[in-house]
Amino acid sequence: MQNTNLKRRNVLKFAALFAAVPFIDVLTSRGHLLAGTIVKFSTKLVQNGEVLTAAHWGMLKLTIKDGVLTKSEPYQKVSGLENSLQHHTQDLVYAKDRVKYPMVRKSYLKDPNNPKPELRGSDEWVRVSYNDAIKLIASQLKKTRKDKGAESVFAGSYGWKSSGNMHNCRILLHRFMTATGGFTGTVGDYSTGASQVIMPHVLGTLEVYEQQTSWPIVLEHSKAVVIWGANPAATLKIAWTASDDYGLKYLEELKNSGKKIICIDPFKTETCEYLNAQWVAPVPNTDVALMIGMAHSLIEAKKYDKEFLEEYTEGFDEFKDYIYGKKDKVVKSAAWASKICGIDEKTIKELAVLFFENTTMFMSGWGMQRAHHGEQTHWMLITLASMLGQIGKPGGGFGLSYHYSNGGVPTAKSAIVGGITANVTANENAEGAEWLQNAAKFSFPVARVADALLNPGKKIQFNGKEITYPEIDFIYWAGGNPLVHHQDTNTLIKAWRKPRTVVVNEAFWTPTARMADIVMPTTTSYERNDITGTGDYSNLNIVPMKQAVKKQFESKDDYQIFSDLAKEFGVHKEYTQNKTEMEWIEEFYTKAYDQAVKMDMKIPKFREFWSKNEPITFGTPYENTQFVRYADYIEDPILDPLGTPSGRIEIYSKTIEDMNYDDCKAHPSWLEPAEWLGMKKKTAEFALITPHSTHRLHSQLNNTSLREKYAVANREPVWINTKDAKAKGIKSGDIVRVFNDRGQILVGAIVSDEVRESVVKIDEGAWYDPMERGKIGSLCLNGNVNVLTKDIPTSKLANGNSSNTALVNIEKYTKAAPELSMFKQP
Ligand SMILES: Nc1nc2c(c(=O)[nH]1)N[C@H]1C(S)=C(S)[C@@H](COP(=O)(O)OP(=O)(O)OC[C@H]3O[C@@H](n4cnc5c(=O)[nH]c(N)nc54)[C@H](O)[C@@H]3O)O[C@H]1N2
Ligand SMILES: Nc1nc2c(c(=O)[nH]1)N[C@H]1C(S)=C(S)[C@@H](COP(=O)(O)OP(=O)(O)OC[C@H]3O[C@@H](n4cnc5c(=O)[nH]c(N)nc54)[C@H](O)[C@@H]3O)O[C@H]1N2
Ligand SMILES: [Mo]
Repeated sequence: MQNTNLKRRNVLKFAALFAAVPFIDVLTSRGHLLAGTIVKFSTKLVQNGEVLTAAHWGMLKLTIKDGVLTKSEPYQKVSGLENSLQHHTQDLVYAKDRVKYPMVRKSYLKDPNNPKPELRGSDEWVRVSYNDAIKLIASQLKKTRKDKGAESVFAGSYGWKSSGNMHNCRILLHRFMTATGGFTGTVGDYSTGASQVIMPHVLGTLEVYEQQTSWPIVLEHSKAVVIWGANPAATLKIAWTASDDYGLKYLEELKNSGKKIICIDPFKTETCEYLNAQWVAPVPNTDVALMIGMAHSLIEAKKYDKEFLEEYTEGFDEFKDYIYGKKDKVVKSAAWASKICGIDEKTIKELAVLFFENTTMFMSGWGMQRAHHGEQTHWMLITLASMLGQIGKPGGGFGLSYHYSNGGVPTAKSAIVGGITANVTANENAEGAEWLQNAAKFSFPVARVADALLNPGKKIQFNGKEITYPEIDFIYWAGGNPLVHHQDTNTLIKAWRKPRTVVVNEAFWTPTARMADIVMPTTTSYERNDITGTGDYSNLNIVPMKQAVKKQFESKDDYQIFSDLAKEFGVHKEYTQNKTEMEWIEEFYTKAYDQAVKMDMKIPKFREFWSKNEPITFGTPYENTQFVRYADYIEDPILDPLGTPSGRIEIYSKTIEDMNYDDCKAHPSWLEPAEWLGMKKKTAEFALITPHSTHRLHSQLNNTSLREKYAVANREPVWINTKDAKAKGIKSGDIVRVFNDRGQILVGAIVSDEVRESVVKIDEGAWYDPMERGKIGSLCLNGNVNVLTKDIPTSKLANGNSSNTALVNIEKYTKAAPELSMFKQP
């Protein structure tokens, strides 16, 4: 039903678009005149009217009055679910904390050779001219490369950015570094650090960034849907490119489908509430035990699919021996699991049987793999799904990306726009060509950044290889907010003060910008032209992102900054290929245009597309609405084997066994986390979970009026269970100090039964705001949860971050709480 609807709607849109668009040939970018009319082409700013753009949170319609951005609305409304992020563009553009001018830290400006890094975060700022800033960065970068080698320049620069295939700040930084002599980068990400390394061993693919069995199939065939450690009502508001909005639409259809829905999460999420689901709340970090208990129950009840396990998986017998404690003499039954995860035995058994007897889709998020031994969670989930025997069948199995970037929204028949790349040929002026090899040698897992800064020369294990940390002396960051996103902020600050130079390109005075030596003011994406696709898996639209307002203050595009820096290195031509912003955008569009022509689809030529202020929406072929993940493999495991050594789902991995790691065994195992509620000598009283906020994208938008929707006592909220709050004398609205031996933060209390007892929830992404500027251990006034999290790798296998593994204490804060110093000029 839904699928045909969706299809028809898109087809209609598609048809309507072309009915309205007469085909005209226009000037190409090279000024080569083709036949036909010349379409007027203008990049002049709209003074009064509406401008179409896109952000991670969807296509946006911006209202401009007398050159001022006054309103931001969703371009389309496809579901009843509200996307709170879509209304605050004007707050970003006109934020009080915009970086207005190039700024240099006083001691650094005085003597870059003796820059007093210990003053990073507390020193005064000095305004300099743009040209002086460019010259300073260039000369210091040259010096570092000359004295310490290319590997001492760290430009991993992990993080988000803004939508747009042209002004992609991190890629632009890498392009610059590549063109001028090299840098040390990183591997992996914070999102799926553990899963993306273990999944290839188990399934032969990354799995976490792959198209899912389509939503229409789920709606038609699944009997039960388990939302396991995910909060799609919040996380589907965004996409890496730009949201196509249909993820939320399908969530709405799931709600209306009347299916059995179960949410397994220590927090009763907004998704759980919205879907009216059964809430099952395990102790944080114990899902693997819970799943093993279910596995045991299934074997005992003889309700598991032996044929499936034999035909499609490898090593179930070894895993079964582990369940029955052949070596450790511990039978891992539901009773055993119950003691660890806090779910009663009966529920464990009942759920297991329910999953077996009904076509069940496990939709898992990523929060539970962002934990110590996080590799085990999805490995065990897939083992459990294998026992149910429903993988590759309509409506059954598992999906690790339904909650992200519109996963499961059927893939359209679309043409894909190109984008800027880091691949640029360095000319003879560039220093060193062997750096590429070196850089590859020195790249380290992204979440090890503080460890790497603190311990140059240290060797670590990573997925069967050894990595040696380089000695980092220069950091360049463009896009990303490490002083908020990285675990254990106080240790990071120590690490951050090791290099001689830190440069940050930012639009706002974020905690990271405040910890730099040189801050370059950048435009927001609403102050430049760009282009993007939407829906990372659906590829539903191509959107012109038109500049809405003039560049604020002295802000520059990252492209401009890196082009000007490239000039200092004599590689301006290589960097820019002598192309303007609009010429690049036209080139990226033309890639899509050429594909469209090859596929016999007609889309307008560039100038026409650009002048129309409308997205191109592609149609979705019926067969894509019927996509079932792993159907090919299940149909013919010989002809369509998986990319694992055995060609099958590896419940037991010889490859991992050969690595001989104590923290990641050859099959999924329950391994005690370093800090958790069940540990013998607890280091603190409460387990801390740190999910993603429904009203931000990480730290983005924390500096907008959206904050009024969620802040409590003008700080980030903490959810505390009613009983726990009572015991501590805390009421809703109180200011609470949350602390452990790593740090302390102030937050505002929400007392509620939506969080499991002995667990507190604080969303990641609140800007770090130390009461005493630059002081390690200072109280964070705004509630950046990473002040409290633990900076340990998930295991030697993946070295992912463990941001959901931490214990904390709480107390009512009775002193006068100081005002924030963030969200304004420093
Ligand atoms: N405790 C805990 N910590 C976590 C997580 C967790 O679950 N718990 N999640 C982790 C995850 S999954 C992630 S992905 C990270 C996210 O961490 P980040 O990606 O660092 O978070 P953002 O706040 O999105 O940072 C993006 C920054 O880029 C800037 N920016 C935007 N556009 C531009 C541009 O055009 N040019 C420049 N120069 N800058 C721009 C924004 O202003 C913003 O400061 O956090 C991780 N940290
Ligand atoms: N609105 C919004 N959307 C976003 C983002 C954002 O910042 N804001 N960030 C985007 C990015 S970069 C990413 S990587 C994804 C993140 O997507 P996810 O990683 O899936 O999101 P989280 O909120 O970190 O975690 C999902 C759920 O896991 C639960 N959880 C935590 N620990 C455990 C546990 O031990 N067991 C169980 N069963 N559940 C647990 C949390 O309570 C939470 O409800 O979201 C993306 N979408
Ligand atoms: Mo992420």
